[in-house]
Amino acid sequence: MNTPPPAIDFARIPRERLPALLRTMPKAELHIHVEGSLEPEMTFRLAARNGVAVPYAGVEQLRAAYDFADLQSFLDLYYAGAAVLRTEQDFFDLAWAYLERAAADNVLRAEIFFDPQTHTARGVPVGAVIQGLHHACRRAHQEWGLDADLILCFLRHLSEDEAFATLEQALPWRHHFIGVGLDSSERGHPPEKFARVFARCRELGLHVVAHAGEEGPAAYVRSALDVLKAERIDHGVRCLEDPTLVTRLAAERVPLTVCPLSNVKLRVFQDMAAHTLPALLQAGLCVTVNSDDPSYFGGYVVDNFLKLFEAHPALDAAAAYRLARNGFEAAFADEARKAGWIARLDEAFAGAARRPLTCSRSLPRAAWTLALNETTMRSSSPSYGSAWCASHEGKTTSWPGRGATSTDGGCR
Ligand code: ES4
Ligand code: ZN
Repeated sequence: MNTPPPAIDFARIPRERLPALLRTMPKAELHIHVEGSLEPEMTFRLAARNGVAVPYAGVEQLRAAYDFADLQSFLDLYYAGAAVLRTEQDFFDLAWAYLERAAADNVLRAEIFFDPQTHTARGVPVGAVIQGLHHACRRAHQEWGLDADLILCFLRHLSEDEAFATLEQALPWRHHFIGVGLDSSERGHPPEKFARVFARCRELGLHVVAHAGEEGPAAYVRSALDVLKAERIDHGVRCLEDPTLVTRLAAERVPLTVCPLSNVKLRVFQDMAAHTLPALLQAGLCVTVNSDDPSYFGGYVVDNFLKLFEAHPALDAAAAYRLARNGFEAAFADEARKAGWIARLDEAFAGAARRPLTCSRSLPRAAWTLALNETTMRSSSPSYGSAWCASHEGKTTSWPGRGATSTDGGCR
């Protein structure tokens, strides 16, 4: 996908309009662990349904425990939380809830990680996991045209033999996942540990991605590329410690699926202002923005864009376009589908650039605050929004459950 970006005059889109544009622009989400989208409310609902005990008094107490020192302290809670997932219906409900949030964020393409070993270890059949998730993906496509596929992840703290056994168990549902990934505790578990199982996956025609350079060193990014032949690197932020690697990632246009809120919550960076995503973009890398484990890290993909752009005043409309476009370019989809998504992205930005430079009804100073405080646009029956400024465009804002005076940070 080498088509140059169209001649959109990004300078005509002032920063105060960005929150609304970030919300409504078409997006791909390529790094989301479905188990990490388990919201506390659903944890308790499924626990009651399945007779599983939760060692917290309620939703608030559970949420209060989401204070992590590092990746491992998060993973401990994440694996414990997954214990409420037992039946195919549970996996459907989990994925459906995520897809509703994604649709409300105008995600057109989602590539969703799942961790079968977390569930098979508790006696849940892998077929129940995959079928439940798959049916939710299929329904999201039927109902909203949201294109969603699954990526099976191996847990890197377990052995390669266990990964092979998991692959074997999952193969009857081979047509329900498009690729494999590698996640969980990174330090001490280099990509090389999984060389043979990834080779087998490639022979099976599966796409291959791997978490690397999140907490682990830049050398793990290198071996994910060289040994596993990863087509994308999940996180990869530590590549900046190795300038030769950065040059290679740029030259080979290897996508990095970066997750800003995750990196701050797990203390890879001390705060959002210290996040190196702008430097990665500046280095010419194919950077994408994703949510990782949205329930645990404080937000879905739009929240990641908003908090990132709020903390980095140098990020402008051109950067927003580039990040969204990278997501579509990095997706595992044929060129025709990618071109369709990118055309919709171009339309959103061209429309924004055609509007007057100043808007008497805009609330520039309040825009970021309003956008960041806005958490009510999620709905149980989302439809796609396209108009960031419905009143000026003569379009109907299609965010469900919101009246004409929406708090989209733009014109009203
Ligand atoms: C994960 Cl943030 C993160 N890193 C590695 N593995 C994971 N699994 C779920 N979230
Ligand atoms: Zn991840």
